[in-house]
Amino acid sequence: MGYSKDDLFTLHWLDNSRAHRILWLLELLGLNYEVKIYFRHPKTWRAPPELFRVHPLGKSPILDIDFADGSERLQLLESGNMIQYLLKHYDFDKVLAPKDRKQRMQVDYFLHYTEGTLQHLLISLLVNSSAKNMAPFPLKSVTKLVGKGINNGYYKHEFELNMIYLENHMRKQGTGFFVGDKLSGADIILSFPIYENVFDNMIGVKECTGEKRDMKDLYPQLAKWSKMVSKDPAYRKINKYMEDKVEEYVRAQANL
Ligand SMILES: N[C@@H](CCC(=O)N[C@@H](CS)C(=O)NCC(=O)O)C(=O)O
Repeated sequence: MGYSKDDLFTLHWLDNSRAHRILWLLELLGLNYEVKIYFRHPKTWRAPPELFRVHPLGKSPILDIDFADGSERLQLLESGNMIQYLLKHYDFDKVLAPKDRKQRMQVDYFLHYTEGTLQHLLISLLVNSSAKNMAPFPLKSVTKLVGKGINNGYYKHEFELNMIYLENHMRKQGTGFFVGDKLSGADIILSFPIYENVFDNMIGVKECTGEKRDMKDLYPQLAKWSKMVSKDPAYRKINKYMEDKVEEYVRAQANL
Protein backbone atom coordinates (compact mmCIF):
# COMPACT_ATOMS: atom_id res chain seq x y z
CA MET A 1 0.00 0.00 0.00
CA GLY A 2 1.40 3.41 -1.00
CA TYR A 3 0.54 6.64 0.76
CA SER A 4 -0.12 9.52 -1.55
CA LYS A 5 -1.36 13.12 -1.55
CA ASP A 6 -4.05 11.85 -3.92
CA ASP A 7 -5.60 9.57 -1.29
CA LEU A 8 -9.11 10.76 -0.40
CA PHE A 9 -10.10 11.29 3.25
CA THR A 10 -13.76 11.31 4.26
CA LEU A 11 -14.28 12.76 7.70
CA HIS A 12 -17.53 12.05 9.53
CA TRP A 13 -17.93 15.34 11.38
CA LEU A 14 -20.38 15.86 14.24
CA ASP A 15 -21.08 19.42 15.41
CA ASN A 16 -19.16 20.50 18.52
CA SER A 17 -17.02 17.40 18.52
CA ARG A 18 -13.49 16.08 18.42
CA ALA A 19 -13.83 15.84 14.64
CA HIS A 20 -12.85 19.48 14.20
CA ARG A 21 -9.28 18.85 15.28
CA ILE A 22 -8.97 16.06 12.68
CA LEU A 23 -10.15 18.50 10.03
CA TRP A 24 -7.50 20.96 11.25
CA LEU A 25 -4.87 18.25 10.84
CA LEU A 26 -6.05 17.28 7.33
CA GLU A 27 -5.86 20.95 6.34
CA LEU A 28 -2.42 21.45 7.91
CA LEU A 29 -1.09 18.44 6.02
CA GLY A 30 -2.57 19.70 2.75
CA LEU A 31 -4.57 16.51 2.19
CA ASN A 32 -7.49 15.83 -0.07
CA TYR A 33 -10.60 15.65 2.11
CA GLU A 34 -14.35 15.78 2.12
CA VAL A 35 -16.63 16.14 5.10
CA LYS A 36 -19.91 14.39 5.93
CA ILE A 37 -21.97 16.41 8.40
CA TYR A 38 -24.00 15.06 11.32
CA PHE A 39 -25.91 17.09 13.90
CA ARG A 40 -26.46 16.25 17.53
CA HIS A 41 -30.01 15.84 18.81
CA PRO A 42 -30.94 19.31 20.13
CA LYS A 43 -32.21 17.99 23.50
CA THR A 44 -30.16 14.90 24.29
CA TRP A 45 -27.05 16.19 22.48
CA ARG A 46 -26.41 12.65 21.25
CA ALA A 47 -25.23 11.68 17.77
CA PRO A 48 -27.97 10.95 15.19
CA PRO A 49 -28.84 7.40 14.00
CA GLU A 50 -27.03 8.00 10.68
CA LEU A 51 -23.67 7.97 12.48
CA PHE A 52 -24.44 4.48 13.81
CA ARG A 53 -24.74 3.34 10.21
CA VAL A 54 -21.09 4.28 9.72
CA HIS A 55 -19.89 2.54 12.90
CA PRO A 56 -21.76 0.66 15.67
CA LEU A 57 -20.56 3.06 18.42
CA GLY A 58 -21.94 6.11 16.63
CA LYS A 59 -19.08 8.37 17.69
CA SER A 60 -17.32 11.11 15.76
CA PRO A 61 -14.69 11.48 14.38
CA ILE A 62 -14.59 8.59 11.95
CA LEU A 63 -12.12 8.83 9.10
CA ASP A 64 -12.37 6.77 5.91
CA ILE A 65 -9.41 6.62 3.55
CA ASP A 66 -9.73 5.75 -0.14
CA PHE A 67 -6.28 5.03 -1.47
CA ALA A 68 -5.30 6.34 -4.87
CA ASP A 69 -3.51 3.06 -5.65
CA GLY A 70 -6.79 1.15 -5.30
CA SER A 71 -5.94 -0.59 -1.99
CA GLU A 72 -8.88 -1.55 0.18
CA ARG A 73 -10.68 1.37 1.91
CA LEU A 74 -9.55 1.91 5.50
CA GLN A 75 -11.69 3.17 8.36
CA LEU A 76 -9.96 4.79 11.33
CA LEU A 77 -11.51 5.35 14.74
CA GLU A 78 -10.27 7.15 17.86
CA SER A 79 -8.84 10.59 17.23
CA GLY A 80 -5.48 9.82 18.88
CA ASN A 81 -5.11 6.84 16.56
CA MET A 82 -6.02 8.98 13.52
CA ILE A 83 -3.52 11.68 14.44
CA GLN A 84 -0.77 9.08 14.93
CA TYR A 85 -1.57 7.42 11.59
CA LEU A 86 -1.77 10.67 9.63
CA LEU A 87 1.47 11.97 11.12
CA LYS A 88 3.28 8.71 10.41
CA HIS A 89 2.18 8.34 6.79
CA TYR A 90 1.01 11.71 5.49
CA ASP A 91 3.26 14.46 6.85
CA PHE A 92 5.05 14.59 3.47
CA ASP A 93 6.37 18.11 4.03
CA LYS A 94 7.30 17.56 7.71
CA VAL A 95 4.88 20.29 8.78
CA LEU A 96 4.28 18.76 12.20
CA ALA A 97 7.13 16.26 12.44
CA PRO A 98 8.85 16.29 15.83
CA LYS A 99 12.54 17.15 15.78
CA ASP A 100 13.80 14.01 17.51
CA ARG A 101 12.85 10.79 19.31
CA LYS A 102 12.29 12.56 22.64
CA GLN A 103 9.81 14.99 21.11
CA ARG A 104 8.08 12.16 19.23
CA MET A 105 7.58 10.36 22.55
CA GLN A 106 6.20 13.55 24.11
CA VAL A 107 3.68 13.87 21.27
CA ASP A 108 2.64 10.22 21.79
CA TYR A 109 2.28 10.91 25.51
CA PHE A 110 -0.09 13.84 24.89
CA LEU A 111 -2.13 11.78 22.39
CA HIS A 112 -2.77 9.20 25.13
CA TYR A 113 -3.01 11.66 28.04
CA THR A 114 -5.68 13.77 26.32
CA GLU A 115 -8.12 10.94 25.64
CA GLY A 116 -7.04 8.71 28.56
CA THR A 117 -6.98 11.26 31.40
CA LEU A 118 -8.13 14.75 30.55
CA GLN A 119 -11.15 14.33 28.30
CA HIS A 120 -13.16 12.03 30.55
CA LEU A 121 -12.87 14.55 33.41
CA LEU A 122 -14.42 17.22 31.22
CA ILE A 123 -17.18 14.89 30.03
CA SER A 124 -17.94 13.86 33.62
CA LEU A 125 -18.14 17.50 34.74
CA LEU A 126 -20.54 18.19 31.89
CA VAL A 127 -22.70 15.09 32.45
CA ASN A 128 -22.98 15.71 36.22
CA SER A 129 -23.91 19.34 35.78
CA SER A 130 -26.46 18.69 33.02
CA ALA A 131 -28.04 15.58 34.58
CA LYS A 132 -30.72 17.82 36.13
CA ASN A 133 -31.96 18.74 32.67
CA MET A 134 -32.63 15.11 31.83
CA ALA A 135 -34.17 14.13 35.18
CA PRO A 136 -37.97 13.86 35.45
CA PHE A 137 -39.50 16.98 37.01
CA PRO A 138 -39.91 15.78 40.64
CA LEU A 139 -36.28 14.64 40.77
CA LYS A 140 -34.66 17.70 39.18
CA SER A 141 -33.50 19.43 42.37
CA VAL A 142 -32.19 16.22 43.95
CA THR A 143 -30.36 15.35 40.73
CA LYS A 144 -28.91 18.86 40.67
CA LEU A 145 -27.60 18.49 44.23
CA VAL A 146 -26.13 15.04 43.57
CA GLY A 147 -24.44 16.17 40.34
CA LYS A 148 -23.01 19.27 42.01
CA GLY A 149 -21.84 17.20 44.98
CA ILE A 150 -19.96 14.73 42.78
CA ASN A 151 -18.36 17.56 40.77
CA ASN A 152 -17.32 19.50 43.88
CA GLY A 153 -16.13 16.36 45.65
CA TYR A 154 -14.03 14.94 42.83
CA TYR A 155 -14.12 16.23 39.27
CA LYS A 156 -13.60 19.94 39.93
CA HIS A 157 -10.42 19.18 41.86
CA GLU A 158 -9.16 16.80 39.15
CA PHE A 159 -9.95 19.39 36.46
CA GLU A 160 -7.95 22.07 38.32
CA LEU A 161 -5.08 19.66 38.93
CA ASN A 162 -4.85 18.97 35.20
CA MET A 163 -5.18 22.61 34.20
CA ILE A 164 -2.37 23.58 36.61
CA TYR A 165 -0.26 20.72 35.30
CA LEU A 166 -0.71 21.88 31.68
CA GLU A 167 -0.21 25.54 32.60
CA ASN A 168 3.09 24.70 34.33
CA HIS A 169 4.13 22.54 31.40
CA MET A 170 3.58 25.47 29.02
CA ARG A 171 5.45 27.86 31.31
CA LYS A 172 8.45 25.48 31.40
CA GLN A 173 8.26 24.98 27.64
CA GLY A 174 8.40 28.74 26.99
CA THR A 175 7.84 28.20 23.27
CA GLY A 176 4.06 28.61 23.11
CA PHE A 177 3.66 24.98 21.95
CA PHE A 178 3.10 21.77 23.90
CA VAL A 179 6.08 20.00 22.32
CA GLY A 180 9.14 21.61 20.75
CA ASP A 181 8.94 25.04 19.17
CA LYS A 182 6.27 24.51 16.50
CA LEU A 183 2.86 22.94 16.08
CA SER A 184 2.76 19.20 16.68
CA GLY A 185 0.18 16.42 17.15
CA ALA A 186 0.07 17.43 20.84
CA ASP A 187 -1.38 20.85 19.98
CA ILE A 188 -3.84 19.24 17.58
CA ILE A 189 -5.25 16.77 20.12
CA LEU A 190 -5.35 19.33 22.95
CA SER A 191 -7.19 21.89 20.83
CA PHE A 192 -10.53 20.23 21.63
CA PRO A 193 -10.34 19.98 25.45
CA ILE A 194 -8.33 23.14 26.10
CA TYR A 195 -9.33 25.59 23.41
CA GLU A 196 -12.81 24.45 22.32
CA ASN A 197 -14.09 23.05 25.65
CA VAL A 198 -12.53 25.57 28.02
CA PHE A 199 -11.33 28.87 26.54
CA ASP A 200 -13.95 29.00 23.80
CA ASN A 201 -16.64 27.95 26.29
CA MET A 202 -16.08 30.06 29.41
CA ILE A 203 -19.78 30.20 30.35
CA GLY A 204 -20.09 26.41 30.12
CA VAL A 205 -16.99 25.93 32.28
CA LYS A 206 -18.33 28.32 34.93
CA GLU A 207 -21.61 26.44 34.97
CA CYS A 208 -19.91 23.04 35.35
CA THR A 209 -17.26 23.99 37.91
CA GLY A 210 -18.84 26.92 39.74
CA GLU A 211 -15.51 28.73 39.28
CA LYS A 212 -16.07 32.49 39.42
CA ARG A 213 -12.54 33.58 38.53
CA ASP A 214 -11.54 34.18 34.92
CA MET A 215 -9.83 31.19 33.26
CA LYS A 216 -7.52 33.64 31.46
CA ASP A 217 -6.19 34.91 34.80
CA LEU A 218 -5.90 31.44 36.29
CA TYR A 219 -4.16 29.89 33.28
CA PRO A 220 -2.52 32.67 31.22
CA GLN A 221 -0.19 30.36 29.29
CA LEU A 222 -3.07 28.14 28.19
CA ALA A 223 -5.10 31.22 27.31
CA LYS A 224 -2.27 32.49 25.12
CA TRP A 225 -1.91 29.10 23.48
CA SER A 226 -5.68 28.99 22.81
CA LYS A 227 -5.44 32.36 21.11
CA MET A 228 -2.66 30.98 18.91
CA VAL A 229 -4.92 28.05 17.91
CA SER A 230 -7.83 30.36 17.10
CA LYS A 231 -5.59 32.53 14.91
CA ASP A 232 -3.82 29.70 13.09
CA PRO A 233 -4.53 30.22 9.35
CA ALA A 234 -5.42 26.56 8.76
CA TYR A 235 -7.73 26.59 11.78
CA ARG A 236 -9.44 29.74 10.51
CA LYS A 237 -9.76 28.19 7.09
CA ILE A 238 -11.55 25.09 8.38
CA ASN A 239 -13.88 27.24 10.51
CA LYS A 240 -14.93 29.19 7.43
CA TYR A 241 -15.13 25.99 5.35
CA MET A 242 -17.45 24.37 7.92
CA GLU A 243 -19.56 27.50 8.36
CA ASP A 244 -20.24 27.47 4.60
CA LYS A 245 -20.79 23.71 4.54
CA VAL A 246 -23.25 23.80 7.43
CA GLU A 247 -25.14 26.67 5.83
CA GLU A 248 -25.32 24.76 2.54
CA TYR A 249 -26.47 21.61 4.37
CA VAL A 250 -29.19 23.45 6.33
CA ARG A 251 -30.43 25.14 3.15
CA ALA A 252 -30.57 21.80 1.32
CA GLN A 253 -32.52 20.21 4.21
CA ALA A 254 -34.99 23.10 4.25
CA ASN A 255 -35.66 22.62 0.52
CA LEU A 256 -36.35 18.89 0.82
N1 LIG B 1 -12.13 8.61 22.26
C1 LIG B 1 -12.92 8.92 21.10
C2 LIG B 1 -14.18 9.63 21.59
C3 LIG B 1 -15.20 9.87 20.50
C4 LIG B 1 -16.42 10.58 21.09
O1 LIG B 1 -16.85 10.32 22.22
N2 LIG B 1 -16.98 11.51 20.30
C5 LIG B 1 -18.12 12.28 20.74
C6 LIG B 1 -18.00 13.71 20.22
S1 LIG B 1 -16.67 14.59 20.84
C7 LIG B 1 -19.41 11.75 20.16
O2 LIG B 1 -19.43 11.26 19.05
N3 LIG B 1 -20.52 11.90 20.90
C8 LIG B 1 -21.84 11.61 20.44
C9 LIG B 1 -22.58 10.66 21.32
O3 LIG B 1 -21.98 10.12 22.25
O4 LIG B 1 -23.76 10.45 21.08
C10 LIG B 1 -12.09 9.75 20.14
O5 LIG B 1 -11.12 10.39 20.56
O6 LIG B 1 -12.35 9.75 18.93
